[in-house]
Amino acid sequence: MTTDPLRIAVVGAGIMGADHVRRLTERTIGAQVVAVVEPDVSRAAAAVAHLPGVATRSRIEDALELDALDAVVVAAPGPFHEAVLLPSLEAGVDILCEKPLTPSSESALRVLEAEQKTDRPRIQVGFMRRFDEEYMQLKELIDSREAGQLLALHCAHRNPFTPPGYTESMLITDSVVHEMDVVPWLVGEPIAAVEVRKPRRNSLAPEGLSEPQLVLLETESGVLADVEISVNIQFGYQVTTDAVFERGVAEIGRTAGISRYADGRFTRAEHTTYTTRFARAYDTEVQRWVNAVRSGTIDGPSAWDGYLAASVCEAGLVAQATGRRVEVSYAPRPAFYDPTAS
Ligand code: ISE
Repeated sequence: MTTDPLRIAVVGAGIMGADHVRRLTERTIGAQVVAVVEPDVSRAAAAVAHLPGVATRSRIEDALELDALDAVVVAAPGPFHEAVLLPSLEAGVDILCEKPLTPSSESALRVLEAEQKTDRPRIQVGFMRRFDEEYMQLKELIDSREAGQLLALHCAHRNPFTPPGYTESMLITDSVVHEMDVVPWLVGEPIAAVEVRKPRRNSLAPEGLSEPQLVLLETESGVLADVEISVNIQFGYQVTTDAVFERGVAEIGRTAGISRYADGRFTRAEHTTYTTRFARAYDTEVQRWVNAVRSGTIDGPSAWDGYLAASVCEAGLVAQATGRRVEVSYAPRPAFYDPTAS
């Protein structure tokens, strides 16, 4: 492992980008933010306000030209990812790309093709749930078969409200994309089919947004995961999973904070946003990625996993539009992404 800190450009200074800048500068060992790439000048300035010496640029190409970068953290919105990933791959830097890798399987395949021209997998996708302590415990329980075979999962994915511009397709591509990655990871096999049903509409959702929705993910051997996605549920941010086994059930995600007894009531605090709910998972993910890159590898979901999730999203969008059960199809996995390949 090199002893020099990893010199990183963070692309995007919105909620996630600014959060990663803070994480990398305050809590990550062996990392140094050298540039923030953000077309919105005031956002860029706010992200580097207390970081003297950190350059700001509006385009990735300008940051790559600094010739002082080892890695890039991509936290711009998904539709902009491909335009950042392709020149970064060409420049030979390592990349941690926030989910989704790209919004479509077609663009994900273009990214895979570009990555395969490099010497080794250079992209890790920011599916942070795989680094959450309880998700890791649940995976261990599933793999151990201690409770018998896993039969089904009940997943709830709840956001208090939607940001401006959030559309119905984003229920799939921006939100349920997390389950589209974490369910196959937990179960240990790909998703074979998707179905979407729409219950009574929440009248508190912005006009034109029909939610909540129920997304049914079916894995290859028939494990069913039902996902309730609610994005204007008002009370807070909550992600839970109940796993049904042959011998019992397991629950994760009841991560509430302080309990209080007051005024004849018992109350328990709940998160209001993903940056706190998954703060430790993000910290672990980023630290492990930095360590891995300094040793010349990645340590988490690859661009291939990003492509798989993009393919499931695509089937999910058809299921959402038609109400039909839609089978997912995948391209064959290139040997480059073989887990045993060095
Ligand atoms: C957001 O982009 C995230 O990634 C959150 O984890 C998810 O819960 C939310 O629905 C998305 O909009």
